[in-house]
Amino acid sequence: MPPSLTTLTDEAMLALDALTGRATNLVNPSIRLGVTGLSRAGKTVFISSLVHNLLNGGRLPLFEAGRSGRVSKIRLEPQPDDAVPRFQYEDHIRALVADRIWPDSTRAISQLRLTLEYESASGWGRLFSPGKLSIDIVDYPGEWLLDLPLLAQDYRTFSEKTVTLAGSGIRAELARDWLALSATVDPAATASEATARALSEAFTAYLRACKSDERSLSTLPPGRFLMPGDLEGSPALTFAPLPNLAKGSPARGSLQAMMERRYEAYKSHVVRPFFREHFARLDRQIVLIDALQAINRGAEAVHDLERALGDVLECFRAGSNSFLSSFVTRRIDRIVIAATKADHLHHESHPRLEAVTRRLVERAIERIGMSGAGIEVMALASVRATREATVKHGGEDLPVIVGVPMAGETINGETFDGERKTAIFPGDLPKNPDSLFEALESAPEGEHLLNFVRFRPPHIEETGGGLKLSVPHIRLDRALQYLIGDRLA
Ligand SMILES: Nc1nc2c(ncn2[C@@H]2O[C@H](COP(=O)(O)OP(=O)(O)OP(=O)(O)O)[C@@H](O)[C@H]2O)c(=O)[nH]1
Ligand SMILES: [Mg+2]
Repeated sequence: MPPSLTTLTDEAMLALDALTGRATNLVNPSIRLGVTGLSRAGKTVFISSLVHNLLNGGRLPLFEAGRSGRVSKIRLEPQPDDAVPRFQYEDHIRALVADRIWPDSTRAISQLRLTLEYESASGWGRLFSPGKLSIDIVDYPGEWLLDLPLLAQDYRTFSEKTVTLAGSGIRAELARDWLALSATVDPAATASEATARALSEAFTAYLRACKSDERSLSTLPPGRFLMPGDLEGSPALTFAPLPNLAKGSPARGSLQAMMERRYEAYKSHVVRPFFREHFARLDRQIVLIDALQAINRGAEAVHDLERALGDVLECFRAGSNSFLSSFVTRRIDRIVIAATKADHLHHESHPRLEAVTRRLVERAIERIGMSGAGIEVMALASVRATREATVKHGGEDLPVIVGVPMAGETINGETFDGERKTAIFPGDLPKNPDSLFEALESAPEGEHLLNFVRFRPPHIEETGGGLKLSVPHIRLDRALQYLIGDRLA
């Protein structure tokens, strides 16, 4: 039986939190919006653009309360959790809009509270509704998400899973040094700090190689090995999975016993608090998925993305025997699954991107018991960095996208300088999502299904009065309406 996801104290604290939460919710209604996604999925950009569009009267026609003029005021407010740093909204927006650069990878957790004052749509509602809704949004490094599946794994399971995966496909080559080193140590030998450190360093180097841009693999736990946050150099991170563990519990004082203890400490001091304080308290959730990057890297990257998403979504499973997991899914009643960076494709291809993304999470969604109701899949771009155009080619109209590729990006041997605008034919995704893997696997060595480059953030026009317009996007309003629209009815 897998160890329970939580301890009694966690449960007690959550129950208490729910009670006090319910009480304060009557006075000041709030929604905790989880912006979930693996590393580089687009969480920080999504939050920045969403808030910017709300604060600056962005084009959000599908956000009903906004369009009909029922939202009177939107402002940032001090967040409720004093121990969590504030999301650096102003810095991110300045970088995006003024400098036209993307934010750095997120290194720590942060939070932002946005408060909307609105008028209820119904006369009855107007009588009773306080007309105020706060949205609390949390940003965190995507790597940490991969820790959640560890809560249900003991050290032996974690070791077996990790070692088996490391021996498969392109990972085998990347894992060679770490596995060779592991083969020279005896888990039953007396514990040694130097051995533990050497193993954890070799293991981290392997994870880093998997994450590199050329590989773009996704299943890389434990998350703090790649993004340690405030745990840099801490003994909680000085462990690694071990191959060939003998049956039964390890002898006291052995290397295996030391690794096991540190793994369990990592779970209880790092992962469990993150789960308890963040994930267990969400009301609504948007899961951002960068399917395009994986597709661009080939079949193995896509399989790996599918596996990572499945492992993570599994943590939100309903009806499992763990108190915490049933508690969590009872509260989250709506999830948006969004393929991000859709501005890399012409809008004619968006339905195909949606279909591929749905296919990637389909099995996981069935397993968590949320298939059908409560889940919306869409393709979006938090920041639209391209425009669309058509190019005549051999008597045919080709749909293209136009943008400024980032400095150093290349297509067909051409390297871009970060200033010049270029039209790109992004290529086609298969009509039938089931044939994606076939198409990826049959692509000739070194060739991609799509032409994919990173674009710089767009130049944002000023209006006559010198006012900057809000950040352009694709379907941000549809996501917003699905996530909070009912709470503003
Ligand atoms: N063209 C385009 N690129 C995007 C968009 N959103 C994100 N990106 C790209 O994706 C990168 C990652 O976005 P982030 O928002 O920093 O990703 P994250 O999920 O916060 O990543 P971590 O902090 O590492 O977990 C950015 O640097 C951009 O290059 C989008 O809407 N359009
Ligand atoms: Mg981020």
